[in-house]
Amino acid sequence: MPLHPDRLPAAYRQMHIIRKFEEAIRDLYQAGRIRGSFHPCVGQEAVAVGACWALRTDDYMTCTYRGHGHALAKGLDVNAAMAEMLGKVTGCSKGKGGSMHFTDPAIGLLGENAIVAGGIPHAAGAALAMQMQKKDRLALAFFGEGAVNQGVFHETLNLIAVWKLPVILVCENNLYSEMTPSIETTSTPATYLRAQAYGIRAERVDGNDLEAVYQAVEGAAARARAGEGPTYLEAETYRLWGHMMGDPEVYRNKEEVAQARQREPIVRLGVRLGELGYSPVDLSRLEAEAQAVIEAALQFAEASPIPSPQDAYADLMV
Ligand SMILES: Cc1ncc(C[n+]2csc(CCOP(=O)(O)OP(=O)(O)O)c2C)c(N)n1
Repeated sequence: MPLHPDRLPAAYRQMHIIRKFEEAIRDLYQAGRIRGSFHPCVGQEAVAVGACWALRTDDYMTCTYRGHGHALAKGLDVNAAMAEMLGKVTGCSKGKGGSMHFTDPAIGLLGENAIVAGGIPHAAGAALAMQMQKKDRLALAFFGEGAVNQGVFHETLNLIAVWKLPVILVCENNLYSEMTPSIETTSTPATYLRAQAYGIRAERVDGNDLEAVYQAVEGAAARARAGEGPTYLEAETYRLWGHMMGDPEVYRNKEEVAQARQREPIVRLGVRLGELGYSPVDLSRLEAEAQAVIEAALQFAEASPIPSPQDAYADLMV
């Protein structure tokens, strides 16, 4: 079933929240306020929102270090996300995880993962648990196309196909694995063909088209809940910013990025909303609402304390 057009303004607002979250993090990073690394998802917001809005809150999800958008779209509290970035105790991982370790069991977020392909078997494990407990919950794993050359990708695809697990695999193909064009490292750049080889239903979807992503994941979720097993979706998209802060971006040219900006998902949804009768003023209002959410989150995070040294080892599995 398609996403109801009445929900498109809220989706537009949600995509702006993700974009503005990344912009705020960039500013904090450049001001020396954030330690560690930061991998922005600017340009890939339609995959996050389209996919997560087709899930239930109690469905499981795993994602990568480029996962802020996924986490926010799944329902992570923006204040808790911002506080986590600033290492504050009110953060979703109590300020001890940072950019690459957003986690929130209440919304099924099993965790971002800095290990390429690391979240794929975790999602399969959660799906296996749901199948064994005869629950109709599923697990979705986001990953980049760089993950498809990892051994664990192949081992997991084999098992989820054999066991017909309720898993949705969403490969965000943004053409680059870190700073390497993926066509230089991957024998079959159309990664969904690899999933088909394992007998998994697999297709390509325009990852910059929010409604197309939603519809594809909605269908996959219905099949998974009906016991029909996994689906693999290759969402074609583009990372508009560098791989991480400080990326010199010498591996791609400015014309390519400029062309990709013409296809970027937020502008595209804005055009669609215009066709549906929403005015530029309506769109500006939604964007301003998103900005207010981010500013409130910044204030919340700034006002929160850092974790106490006595809690350094709390919540760890030893
Ligand atoms: C197992 C493993 N090997 C290498 C790395 C270093 N590394 C970090 S990001 C990355 C590229 C991943 O590319 P892709 O999966 O396409 O995701 P994208 O960064 O484009 O979102 C690599 C190789 C890692 N994190 N984990």
